[in-house]
Amino acid sequence: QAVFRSNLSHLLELMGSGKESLIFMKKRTKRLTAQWALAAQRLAQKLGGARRDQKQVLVHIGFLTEESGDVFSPRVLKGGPLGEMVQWADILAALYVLGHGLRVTVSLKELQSNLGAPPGRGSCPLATPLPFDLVYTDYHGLQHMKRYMGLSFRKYRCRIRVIDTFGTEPAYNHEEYATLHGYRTNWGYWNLNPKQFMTMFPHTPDNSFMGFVSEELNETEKQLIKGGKASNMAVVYGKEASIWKGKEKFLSILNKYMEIHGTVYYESQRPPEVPAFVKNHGLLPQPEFQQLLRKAKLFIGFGFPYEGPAPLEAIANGCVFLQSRFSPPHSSLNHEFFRGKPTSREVFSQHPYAESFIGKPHVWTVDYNNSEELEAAIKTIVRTQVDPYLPYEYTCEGMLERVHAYIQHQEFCAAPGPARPGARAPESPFILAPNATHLKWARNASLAPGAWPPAHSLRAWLAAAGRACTDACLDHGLICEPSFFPFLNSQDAFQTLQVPCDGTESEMNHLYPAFAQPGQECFLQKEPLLFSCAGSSSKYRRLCPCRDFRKGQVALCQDCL
Ligand code: U2F
Repeated sequence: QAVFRSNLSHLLELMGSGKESLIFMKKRTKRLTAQWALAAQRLAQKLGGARRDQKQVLVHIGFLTEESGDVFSPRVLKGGPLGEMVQWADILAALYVLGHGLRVTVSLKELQSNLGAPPGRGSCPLATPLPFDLVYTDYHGLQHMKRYMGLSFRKYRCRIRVIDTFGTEPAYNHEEYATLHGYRTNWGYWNLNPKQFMTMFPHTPDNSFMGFVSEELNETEKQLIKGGKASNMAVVYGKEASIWKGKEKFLSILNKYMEIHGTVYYESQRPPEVPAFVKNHGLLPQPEFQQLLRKAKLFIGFGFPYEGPAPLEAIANGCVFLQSRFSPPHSSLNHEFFRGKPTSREVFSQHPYAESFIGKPHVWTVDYNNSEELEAAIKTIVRTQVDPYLPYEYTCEGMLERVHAYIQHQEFCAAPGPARPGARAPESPFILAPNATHLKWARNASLAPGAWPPAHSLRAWLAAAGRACTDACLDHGLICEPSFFPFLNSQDAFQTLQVPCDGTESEMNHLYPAFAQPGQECFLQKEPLLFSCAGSSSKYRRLCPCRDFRKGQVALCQDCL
């Protein structure tokens, strides 16, 4: 039985010491202790004493190991990325506060000693049982584990969770398919269940959304902050000078209305990219950065970094976030930063989560090449007052709730469930909506006992041609749920939808199940690992499994707790 913890001092010991990255993470954890403790209390109340199993958990942070180059630690104080450190600190805190047994490793030596006997002469890797129920790691760590676990890696890989900032789509994860169809990258092809990859934002529901937290304000703090805002103060997002290049015109417009601040790292001299009229504070320690955001009215994205934590922190501290629309969208097909990442997701602005999950009045996404649109936006923002806002899923309680649900319910080691592709769907499982494009799982969860999310939250839709399931579900205020695909992967499902299939084929294709209009042909999915919410083609109308979700917690369905 797991018991909530509110004292994090033992966790700070477990995190080790020495590296700047670890120092940054520990400071963060220490600072957030009171928020975690309060969140634990609230979640405990919400769960009403329900039994929670205690798991033995190994956290192996691969990118911080010397063996993988550890390029991040030396840049912590020099404007390098901190988003990953923010997330790992919060994952550790969540696991610890939930009461699980925890080990943390940031070197191969530590990893090896925690995994038991290494493979090699005189040892039998198959016989070495893995002493952990769950292992949280990253792509670097996966390589390390494969190397040290030898043959037992295959057996135990279902216990691994991969923290993967930008996500891995199923087409890139399936080795054979990726190789045959041009989805091969430096990272993918591990043949894991795509839900084992856990992302920083809810990018594609094919992966699990792990997230991180931002500090939450109480009502008194919110009022204080609202009263203390300097109405003409803007802070530019980004710690590196390079992001200011080519922004002269933008800055001269902004400078007419606001006092511009930056937190750009510099060594001895002011970076030449940052104009003299900007007040540059240099890279600030995290608490001081928060204080700056509390005074500012506007936080401005210059297009990079993509999808980081800072805009959420700014919005949580009562700033408006202004960012540019990307047209055409950035992706691994056209942008250096995303090239080689195992996803084809198109990014329509610097922070798509802020744009679509938060939006106005907190987030303004405008075309920066259109000076009039930009100037009008700035003028309106200066005049409007916004309240601090933090989506529930980015509060400590929201993160604890989500990680708790994953740990108690996600199961990737069991044999595949009853509804394998090609299996006949149970009789009359659907209710048809009048327009025959929407079907609903009508029976109770006993059809798939123990399934999580419970099968009764399934709502199926036949998407328009060219539409991905991710978007088709969102169009209906729902979220795509890949674990429901097997329920739809049958001739019966098409029949119930009154789709006029002239023929039915079963093939490996990440867009299936789908209906191809030209030949009136229906296609079923042959390979369960390829069920994918992401992906579209104008040739197909995809059959999409959607589900509801809890307000402010998109990872969990209404009955998922
Ligand atoms: C993202 O990484 P970044 O580190 O560039 O993300 P940011 O949004 O800038 O924020 C990371 C943290 O840096 C803190 C701030 C955030 O929590 O409080 N900070 C600070 O301590 N001092 C300052 O002066 C300014 C900010 C993303 F998270 C990564 O996953 C990506 O790899 C990277 C590139 O897209 O962007």
